[in-house]
Amino acid sequence: MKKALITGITGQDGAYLAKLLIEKGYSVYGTYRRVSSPNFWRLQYLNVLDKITLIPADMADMSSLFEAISVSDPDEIYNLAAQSYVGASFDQPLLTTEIDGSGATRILEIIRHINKDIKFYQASTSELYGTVAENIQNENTVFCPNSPYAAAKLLSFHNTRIYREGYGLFACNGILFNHESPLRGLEFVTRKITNAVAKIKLGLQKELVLGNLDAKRDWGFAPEYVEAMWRMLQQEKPDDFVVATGETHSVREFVNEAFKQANLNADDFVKTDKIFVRPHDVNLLCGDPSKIKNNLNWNCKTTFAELVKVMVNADIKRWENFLAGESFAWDAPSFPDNITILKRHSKNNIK
Ligand code: NAP
Ligand code: G4F
Repeated sequence: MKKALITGITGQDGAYLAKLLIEKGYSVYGTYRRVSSPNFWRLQYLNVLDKITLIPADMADMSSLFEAISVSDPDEIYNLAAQSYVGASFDQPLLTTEIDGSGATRILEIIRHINKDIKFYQASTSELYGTVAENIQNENTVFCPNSPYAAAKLLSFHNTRIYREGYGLFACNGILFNHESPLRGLEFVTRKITNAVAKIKLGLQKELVLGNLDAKRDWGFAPEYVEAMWRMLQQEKPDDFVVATGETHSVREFVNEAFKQANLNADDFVKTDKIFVRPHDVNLLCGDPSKIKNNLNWNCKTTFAELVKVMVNADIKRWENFLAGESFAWDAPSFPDNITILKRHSKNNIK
């Protein structure tokens, strides 16, 4: 039986990947951070918590990563752990660099020293493109990161390539464009929108306040993207791949589609405030998935409208169940109002 270690198994992609690998017959290990309140709701939601082995580890702590890799003795490592919120990287640039930049290098070093046969997947990102050089981005497009998050991910992108070319490791970068699902964190714009639509529909919220509505993203469906990660580690030779739908939509389009799905008119509820605007944003992302389609036979299936619908319906269902008195592993009821933090942030940074 093959063994896989997933860092960041408690996150959106970690939970979906755990489910996929279990279905493929893997023995699945995952790292989690010890916190004062448990954070296993996604693994419970997908009904996989009791089918995996958890190991405490932090990407900033070499000893715990060494321990996690030693005790799990994996065939494959999927490095998904990250401070993954671009907005927060402006508030915590050094921590983000430590986790998202140096973290991957720690794992690569451990692999190099203890078992060079372990295959390594690095969660790289379309944020690397930043101020885009081309309207459609592929594996050859120049990177120009626009956030401390993207700069940190650039470091791990290159070290993954360097350890592959220099030490012969089987190490791949998946340059994944935005991918969403009902398990997306609430601070990301898609889930912030669908959760708000659900609450507005049920009379629990009055308005939705957002930042830059003109930003365009290539949004896909997360369960399909973890399949691409797995395929990258099954090929004969390691390589880097863009994973995307090839379509781009603005935040405004996502908003309109989400309210439409709930038979509401977005103009009646949506406001903008520059407290949600970043010091430096990425305006346009649209990926070209030709290479992964041709080489690994990977295709996205879920359309933009279907993705929005799945997310809106899931949030409506959760809130309906909540109002009916049902309790379930789920993040929204205890999500804090973060407005104070954002106000301070914007006062210091917005031009
Ligand atoms: P996510 O939901 O935010 O999950 C991030 C995971 O990393 C969580 O399990 C989190 O643990 C863990 N983590 C954070 N800091 C850590 C630390 N210091 N040590 C150990 N674990 C830590 O992110 P996601 O959407 O699943 O994304 C997975 C990966 O793909 C990330 O590396 C992200 O940057 C990258 N990526 C995502 C997208 C996307 O659109 N989703 C696109 C491109 C690349 P807690 O649960 O304890 O917080
Ligand atoms: O949903 P977002 O926070 O995602 P972003 O910044 O694109 O990053 C995500 O995708 C990356 C891949 O390209 C990943 F690497 C990264 O880990 C993460 O998963 O913001 C999307 C856009 C931005 O332009 C942002 O400025 O939406 C804009 N936006 C407008 N109003 C907002 C808001 N974003 C958030 N989070 N909250 C708002 O109120």
